[in-house]
Amino acid sequence: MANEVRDREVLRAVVQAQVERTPALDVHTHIYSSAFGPLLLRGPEELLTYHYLQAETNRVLAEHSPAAFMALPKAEQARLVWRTLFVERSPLSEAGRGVITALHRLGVASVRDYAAALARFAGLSAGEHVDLVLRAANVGGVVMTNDPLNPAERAVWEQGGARDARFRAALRIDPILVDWPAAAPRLFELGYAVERDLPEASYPEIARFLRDWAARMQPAYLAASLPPTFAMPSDTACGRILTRAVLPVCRELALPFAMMIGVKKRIMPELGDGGDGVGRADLDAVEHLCRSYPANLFLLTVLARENQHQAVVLARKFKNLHLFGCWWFNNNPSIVEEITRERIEMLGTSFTPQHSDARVLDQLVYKWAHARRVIAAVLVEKYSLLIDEGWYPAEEEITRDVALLMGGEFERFLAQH
Ligand code: HDL
Ligand code: ZN
Repeated sequence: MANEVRDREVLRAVVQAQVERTPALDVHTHIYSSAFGPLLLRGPEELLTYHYLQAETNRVLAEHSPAAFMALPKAEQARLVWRTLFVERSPLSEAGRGVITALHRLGVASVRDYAAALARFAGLSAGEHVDLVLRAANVGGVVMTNDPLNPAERAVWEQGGARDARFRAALRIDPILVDWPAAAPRLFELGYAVERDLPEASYPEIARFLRDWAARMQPAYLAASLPPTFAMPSDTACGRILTRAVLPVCRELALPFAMMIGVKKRIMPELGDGGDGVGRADLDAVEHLCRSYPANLFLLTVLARENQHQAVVLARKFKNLHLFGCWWFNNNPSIVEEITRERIEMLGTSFTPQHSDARVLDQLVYKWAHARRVIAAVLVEKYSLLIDEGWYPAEEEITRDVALLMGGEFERFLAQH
């Protein structure tokens, strides 16, 4: 083939350049377009008060209890995080190093100077900041996490604000599946004739809620984070709502259902979002769903490292299952490398290696810079092994493969319906 790559140094350069220059589709984030106003978190104070860094600071903080630390005003809390993790200690953790990567790549002259970091972003409008970060991160589009039961967010959707095509929605339905007794009255208040004890008539009303919000949001997928105890088949409220309302609506609207499995909510409640833990899940539930609902498309990311290998085996068996990202506690280079390697070894390019899970706009820069480094390294290794055996990748083949991994395969999977 033309442009065959035979030399390992050339291979490394071609792969690294291609991974860097290929825009990423970020299939799961918690950031918002500027139309959502204060819901879009951005800038150094938000970077420093990320719940990962709150938890890491809490571990070594002498002068405050967890509750007192978490109750501090944001600016004061951010300064304490900076002092604790960036001055008294070195930012060697992934979340700490991520702040430095983001500040450096976003143009802060001295990444040791917090005041300079604050000054760099002062006066930047949300729209300017979004453009700056998407360009610096080379992210072409993101999928948000959208909760119609969040009053602040619902108001923006109901006002019908301008849509930013770079920000696609995801209809997030955790409360409906994992806390129906609390969700039922909230749906009822919104005009859906549902009841806590789930009589037959409630399922069409839950379906109507999902259809109404899917029509408004035009989501890429429906999603829920699920506990390690998630089990299917199941006659629980979760099992019944999933099979009798959620999956039928997903089939009807040709939308995948994204399962994010393994979170143990609030094992350390004082830390808020930083207080969630991880538990090994029973992925037989995923096997049951993929086999029993072949007309549904499923997206999956799992939180326990111990679940990753079985998830890859399941993806190899079921073409209606697509794995995405190295989620949360897995989003550390040592584990991203392990997971990406085992996915390529069993799935080739039919998966999505990473999502950022960014909660703060600027995090896109570091989460993608750090991920691209690992993805490129694993690809170089795998192509090199082919070169050893006389199979020489063409540059256009490397371009094609990288485009698949950076979002192309995800789009192909979604278009299957
Ligand atoms: O449920 C989720 O989508 C998780 O990603 C949580 O938001 C979690 O708090 C998180 O931000 N992980 O990175
Ligand atoms: Zn998330």
